[in-house]
Amino acid sequence: MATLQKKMAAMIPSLREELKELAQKVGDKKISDVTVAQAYGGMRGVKGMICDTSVVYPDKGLVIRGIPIMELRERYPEEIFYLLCTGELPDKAALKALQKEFAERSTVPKYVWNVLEAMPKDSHPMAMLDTGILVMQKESEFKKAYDKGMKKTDYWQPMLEDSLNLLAKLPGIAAGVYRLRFKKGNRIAYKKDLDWGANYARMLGITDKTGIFTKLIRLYLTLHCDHEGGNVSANTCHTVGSALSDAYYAVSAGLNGLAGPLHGLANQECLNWILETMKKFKGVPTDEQIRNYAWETLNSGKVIPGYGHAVLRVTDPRFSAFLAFGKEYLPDSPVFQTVAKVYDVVPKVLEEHGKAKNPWPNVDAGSGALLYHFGLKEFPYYTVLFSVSRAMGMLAQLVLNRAMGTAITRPKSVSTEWVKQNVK
Ligand code: HAX
Repeated sequence: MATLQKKMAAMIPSLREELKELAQKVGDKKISDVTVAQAYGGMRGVKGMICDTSVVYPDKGLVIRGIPIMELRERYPEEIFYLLCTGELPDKAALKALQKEFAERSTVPKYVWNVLEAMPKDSHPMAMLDTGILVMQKESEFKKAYDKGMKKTDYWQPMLEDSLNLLAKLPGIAAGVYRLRFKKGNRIAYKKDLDWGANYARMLGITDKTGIFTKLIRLYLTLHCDHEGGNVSANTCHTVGSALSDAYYAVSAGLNGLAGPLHGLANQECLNWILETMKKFKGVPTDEQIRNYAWETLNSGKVIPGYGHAVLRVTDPRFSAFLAFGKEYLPDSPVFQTVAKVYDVVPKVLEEHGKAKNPWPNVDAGSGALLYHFGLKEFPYYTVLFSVSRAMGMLAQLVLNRAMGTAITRPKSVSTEWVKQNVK
């Protein structure tokens, strides 16, 4: 099988042809209606954009290019990036070539560290990560080629270059943020003969004699890679990218959205909630104690982090994958035991509460507990891990959208006055 670049070059012309035919055949057909409630309600359920990298089914969760995420959980995250971009998993040679690309492009420019070191010591790790990405914008191959002048049909190529450069450097930047922000000592260099995920685990500097932490990081990177095109981070990245902003602008914008407590930050909030429960009840709480604490949270007007979803209506398979990992490798961890118990109790509480359309856990409900067990206890950092993974999906979507010549995003807004006048 060909390298990622060659594979994409071979598939793009036929994809364009397919799209052209589809637009001619069904371009004027309707795929969605929008109610007033949806216009005020975050456009939930409105079909208004295309994303070919993944689909989230309400009743079975994330499917990447036709493959359910549970079937991919043993794969290297690099394989998933190749899959997201091309629709096929790489063979051994293509995987090796991609890992080599990442190793060769992994050096983080010195000025990134100068900027991050100048930030306030109490900056949020997400603000540091996003700054680290944005400050590298001047490296953009897309920007350079665009300024020189290039054909529209070639846009995807420097976009893929930017994507590979950014992905290669992300574990180094993210691990550097961890070591700097939490005073863990010197940065650790990328080891060129190790895979991308193992490098991230190693550069964090967490002791890992058994290799299980490395497995967890690879799993973490695989599970969080993509979740359709309409979620806050993907949608923001897409919108910014649709103005032909380069990958550095678009991905940092998307990740700023991931930093919100209703989105990627939920994993830090979720572990916080689990630890508060344990602190309050001095250890692994009983079912009754969890039930009471869940009600206390709801009655104080807060959400239970890690539960509910805008699209899913079942237990998130990514949560199930983490649960299976925890059961296999750390069944005796009190934090993990609490997560498992919360899963037995909270859905029933949310059902009784009667508000959340989905009472089941999402990906963020369990991941933090596993990281905590291995000594990665700085939970404001967890969304950074999420970001390194989610960058794969955002970048694959950006490259494909450049290849397909997707138009600049510009939906029509209406005013409340317009609704009053026109909707009877
Ligand atoms: N606890 C308490 N109330 C909840 C709830 C939860 N976990 N989930 C939803 N609700 C409430 C909503 O706040 C909303 O209340 P109001 O009508 O008073 O506004 C009501 O139930 C209906 O909401 P919904 O339609 O079921 O959910 P939304 O599509 O509006 O929102 C959210 C989806 C994920 C934002 C929501 O379920 C939530 O806030 N969950 C907790 C935070 C969380 O886990 N976020 C991570 C989601 C996964 C993700 O994106 N990770 O990056």
